[in-house]
Amino acid sequence: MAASVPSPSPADKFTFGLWTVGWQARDPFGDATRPALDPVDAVHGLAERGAYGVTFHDDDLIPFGSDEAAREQHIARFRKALDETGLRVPMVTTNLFTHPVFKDGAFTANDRGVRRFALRKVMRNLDLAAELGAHTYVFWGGREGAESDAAKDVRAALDRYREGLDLLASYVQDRGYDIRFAIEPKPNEPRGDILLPTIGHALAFINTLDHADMVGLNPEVGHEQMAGLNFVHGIAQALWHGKLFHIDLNGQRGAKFDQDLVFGHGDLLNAFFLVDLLENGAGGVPAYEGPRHFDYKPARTEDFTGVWESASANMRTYLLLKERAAAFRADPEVVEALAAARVGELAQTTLASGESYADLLADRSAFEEFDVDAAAERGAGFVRLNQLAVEHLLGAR
Ligand code: GLT
Ligand code: MN
Ligand code: MN
Repeated sequence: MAASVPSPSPADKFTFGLWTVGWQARDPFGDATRPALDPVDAVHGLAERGAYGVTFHDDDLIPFGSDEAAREQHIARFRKALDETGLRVPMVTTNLFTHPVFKDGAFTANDRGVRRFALRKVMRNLDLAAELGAHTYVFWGGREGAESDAAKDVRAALDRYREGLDLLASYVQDRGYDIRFAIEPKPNEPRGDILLPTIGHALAFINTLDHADMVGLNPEVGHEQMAGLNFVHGIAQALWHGKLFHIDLNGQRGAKFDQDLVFGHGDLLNAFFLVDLLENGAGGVPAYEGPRHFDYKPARTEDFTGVWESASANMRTYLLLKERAAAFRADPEVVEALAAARVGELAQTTLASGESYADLLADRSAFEEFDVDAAAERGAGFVRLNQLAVEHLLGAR
């Protein structure tokens, strides 16, 4: 390992889903290229490489259909691995997408029986999440959607989505679990169109929930980028609403299928500004304190050596970007360029405190005497600022 690359440690709060390093690389066109990875081995492998925690879907740990005895055994083995390594379980989620029963969705399936089954599946796994000390429960509704506009009454589907989350939130509160919900938006894949496709759609939906305060977001880099959106802007707005409960870090190259690349292996400059926002976004201190969760898929071309190299690559890239972002912020030339670009000026309110619209109307310097031409002609200096970021990112400064 190059001496200049920082090593991850649990203090960095890096977490991984069991389904990431455990992905067997089955895709719509090809079979698995790797054998199954025992969750116990995943826990040990992640701990050895400096991760803080591991996350899972119910079915990643306990194969669908396991009887009670088998279920207990799977949980016991996993718990033992957690105890041996000190790895934490900050987040848990439900698989409501693999089994064919969920082919038309879970909470929003047209078939009411499927909806009731889905709620029971989540409730059972919420009990396990609480037992393992998780504080976040993710809802990725990959199958909540449609391929045909005739087949889904979207307004009724949103009613049922809300009914499901309201019921589950009451369950968590009644049981006294210290768990918050995080909705993960995605525009499409596996459904042709998925409900709650972006951060913005999900934020508006959350506002309608009975327990809106305990529901936030788990945005994923690639999912917003699949919709052609700027992930940094999305995260900034989620933070602005106080709704960044969790985050899925990975890489994506533009608007195409969900690639789940290693973090930074897609839009690296956007990843740089993302890490800068997370780590320095609250006036030089972190704007987000939760786990830095990697939701990526080790490429189908790789064997287990490549799987573990890619797991480490996520963490190394994050730490390198964190270093580069700190250097960017500390550079006097950047400080001066930020001031020249008036970036800080945007934090000043447009009207002075106590000033009214009547005062604004009376202020001739705001309108009648405002030098429109001078303001229009003035260069903003944004490109210089961006280039300084690029040079820091490239290690040239
Ligand atoms: C699935 C999906 C991810 C979600 C996981 C949580 S499952 O792998 O592609 O984006 O975060 O359900
Ligand atoms: Mn994804
Ligand atoms: Mn994800």
